[in-house]
Amino acid sequence: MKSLFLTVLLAAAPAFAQSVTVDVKDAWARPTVSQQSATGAYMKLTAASPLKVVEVSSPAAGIVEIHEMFMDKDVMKMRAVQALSLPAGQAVELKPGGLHVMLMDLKAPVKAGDVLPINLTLESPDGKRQNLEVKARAMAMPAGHGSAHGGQAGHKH
Ligand SMILES: [Cu+2]
Repeated sequence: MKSLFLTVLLAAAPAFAQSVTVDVKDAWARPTVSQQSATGAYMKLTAASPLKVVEVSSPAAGIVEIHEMFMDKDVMKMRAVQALSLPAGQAVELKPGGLHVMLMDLKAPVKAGDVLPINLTLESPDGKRQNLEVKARAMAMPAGHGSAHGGQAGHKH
């Protein structure tokens, strides 16, 4: 009854497949200006269960890191974060002036409207890893500075 055994195994398989349980919102990246070979990407991440972002990569850039900003003698600096914790059910916001995905050694200039794929490697407390692809759309300034609602604000008949 080998074939029956196989059927049962296949039917049971989906229960073991790990799905990515991270909600990604408002992923965007800053377009580059001439001669600039690095840019930042931002997003809101909410994990259903505790996870850590342990690796980031992108086909659009040679080096990708998660950075945090910190003050050093009144000067704002940034440094790489080894692992970014995503507590269960709590939104972690990557935004200008704070945590961000740093894309360096860009393969091409980033223009408004471009979509940058960013791969996040997530690790759960038991050491299991899974991948999550985020698509960050390049735009000059999203929500908060009026441009996201600019279409309405500037709407006149
Ligand atoms: Cu940075």
